[in-house]
Amino acid sequence: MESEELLNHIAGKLDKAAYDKKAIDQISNEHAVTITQAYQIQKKSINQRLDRDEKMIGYKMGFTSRAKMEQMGVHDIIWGRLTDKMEIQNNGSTALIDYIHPRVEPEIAFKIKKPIHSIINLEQVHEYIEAVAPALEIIDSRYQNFKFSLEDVVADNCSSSGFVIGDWQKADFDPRNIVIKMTINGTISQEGNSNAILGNPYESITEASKMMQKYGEEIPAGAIMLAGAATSAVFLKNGDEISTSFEKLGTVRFSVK
Ligand code: OOG
Ligand code: MG
Repeated sequence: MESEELLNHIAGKLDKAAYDKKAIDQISNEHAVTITQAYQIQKKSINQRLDRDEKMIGYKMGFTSRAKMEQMGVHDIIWGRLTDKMEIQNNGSTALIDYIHPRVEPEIAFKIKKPIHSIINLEQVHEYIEAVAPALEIIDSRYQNFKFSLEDVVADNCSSSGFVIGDWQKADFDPRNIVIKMTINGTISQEGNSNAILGNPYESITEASKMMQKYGEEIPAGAIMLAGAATSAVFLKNGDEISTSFEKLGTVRFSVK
């Protein structure tokens, strides 16, 4: 297969796996794709959702904490795309049947104030942030057994499948040193601190600015950015009630039916 044709073929397979909720073999078992090609596959695959009338509403960063890198065995920062259909309302619910093998993890969400189209540094980040909110991400690798290489996970939109955003707050405070407690059915399941995200969650935005520049993407005003989980992710079960409190930011919740 010609390379462009191959990328389209893989993008179609990943989109179908997500649509049908059926895991597929890791693409790296069959094809050697580069990281640049993996981002091209990601874009092509998400474009198929946009063709079905989903709207792009933001981006997610991944592997910005040691806890996540170690849990999944991938040690490079990655980014993926968020569409409107992936959003679950705060205090709402989601159905297990809509996933393959979903996991949940705590996230911090930022709303972008003005377009990011060049590399920005830590001192500049606050100028680009309109609001901040507590959040949760549902990740659901389209690969069997949630096993993947760096290129596999990037092509698969970094496992992103759903997200919940709590109440937006003015971003006029220091995002460091926020204690995070994720409770499942009343029992604390994961505890972490926002410092686990690159030492400062704002660094997730500086990293995003570098990566978007590299891959020719611009982050528009109004985009939602997930900074990456501060703790390991946890498998969801039917009937789970997930509640996560973030010091200074508040609580975000959803349930699984
Ligand atoms: C990949 C996604 C990583 C994060 O917050 O670090 C991620 C995965 O763990 O399957 O979303
Ligand atoms: Mg995440």
